Amino acid sequence: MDFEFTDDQLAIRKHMREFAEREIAPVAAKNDRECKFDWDLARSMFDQGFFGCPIPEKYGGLGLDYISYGLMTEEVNRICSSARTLFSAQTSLVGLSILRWGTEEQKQYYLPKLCTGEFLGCFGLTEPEAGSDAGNQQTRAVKDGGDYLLSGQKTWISCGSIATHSLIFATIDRSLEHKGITAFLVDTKSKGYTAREIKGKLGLRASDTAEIFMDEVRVPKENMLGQVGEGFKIAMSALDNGRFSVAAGAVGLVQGCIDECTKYAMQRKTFGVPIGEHQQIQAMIADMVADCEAGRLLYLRAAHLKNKNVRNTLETSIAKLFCGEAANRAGHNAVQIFGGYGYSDEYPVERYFRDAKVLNIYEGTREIQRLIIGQDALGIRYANGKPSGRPTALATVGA
Ligand code: COS
Repeated sequence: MDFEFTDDQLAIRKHMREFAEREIAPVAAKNDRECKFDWDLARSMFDQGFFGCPIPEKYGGLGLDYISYGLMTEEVNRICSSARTLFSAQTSLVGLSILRWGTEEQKQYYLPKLCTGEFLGCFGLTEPEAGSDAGNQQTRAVKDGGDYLLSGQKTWISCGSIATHSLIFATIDRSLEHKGITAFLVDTKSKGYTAREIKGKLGLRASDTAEIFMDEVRVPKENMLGQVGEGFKIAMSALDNGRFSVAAGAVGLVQGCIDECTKYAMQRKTFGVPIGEHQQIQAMIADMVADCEAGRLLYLRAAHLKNKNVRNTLETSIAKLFCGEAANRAGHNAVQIFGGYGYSDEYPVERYFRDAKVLNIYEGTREIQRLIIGQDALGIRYANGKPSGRPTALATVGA
């Protein structure tokens, strides 16, 4: 086990931190208040090439490893969860799915444009009747000559109303259950395709979230990702990447709370001393620090497995569950430390508190993560397709 980062990993983290503080921090609160997806900010992120972080250079990416990708994701979310959501949808859910499942032609066509932002992707899995039960897809794909006609509805789709391309999951035959689900890359300008932004969200207010409606949207069969019936596996493998970026992002949110709270606690005085000298404040900050360090190790372990191309559904789920919960604890306590000031948007902790909630809802609720982890522990269904080989307590002490 090596707990050191390489010089390259440290350099990319530093670069991302400086970018986030210089470009994202000055606009994050205003965008949130105005519920505005900030195209200028998105463009400057694209110009830096960040979205191609784990994509190989031959497809226009930076060709970096997953540890670098996690660290970059964390740094974006340390400042703004909405900006990180764009990063997750574009890179983890769409880009990496095309990299894994696409034909050479599809990779060459989509990936360079996704890296530069010429194409903006969204991940169309969730439906009004298929959230946690993702296999229950109602969107239909009907074969029509060499094309497919897609009809149905998606909801809660990040970047749904601004995307140029959607990765849509649809069933060719509902009686086949999850084995009928097939994935398509759909141009959002296609006839019959419309999207409507969802307004009034608790958090992620500077992120676009939408419903998508499809009425016989014609998709050439060349735009199918993977094979007929492979869609469910594609969706699940995409979520192995999406959940990873949510976990790394959640750690960033915890780190953001620590940074804000430690600064504030040494300035704000009560009873004649900075509040940081009170043990109850120290305890809340200590819990955040412990959560942050533990969560970081969990997502880095998943990153290590991804680098080795080893199945990591279980490790990613554990990271996603723990880090999402940690972010909620941190947001809650950060507002508490700021007291009345934490209750207004004068300081960022109020935004962190609201933005934390979605981390144990989207890309698999905390209940779904517990289901994956619990069933694996009980041997009911192995998350990685086989027993994890996790050492038992006795094995650990060499008994
Ligand atoms: N990678 C590759 N394949 C996977 C996989 C993964 N991570 N997870 C499951 N599969 C495969 C299984 O191996 C199985 O394959 P076979 O048909 O060859 O046996 C198939 O997919 C079906 O798996 P399973 O029976 O476990 O599917 P379930 O319908 O019971 O679903 C859960 C399992 C609940 C884990 C899944 O539906 C899920 O993750 N739901 C949450 C969805 C979600 O996160 N939604 C958020 C939307 S994006 S914001």
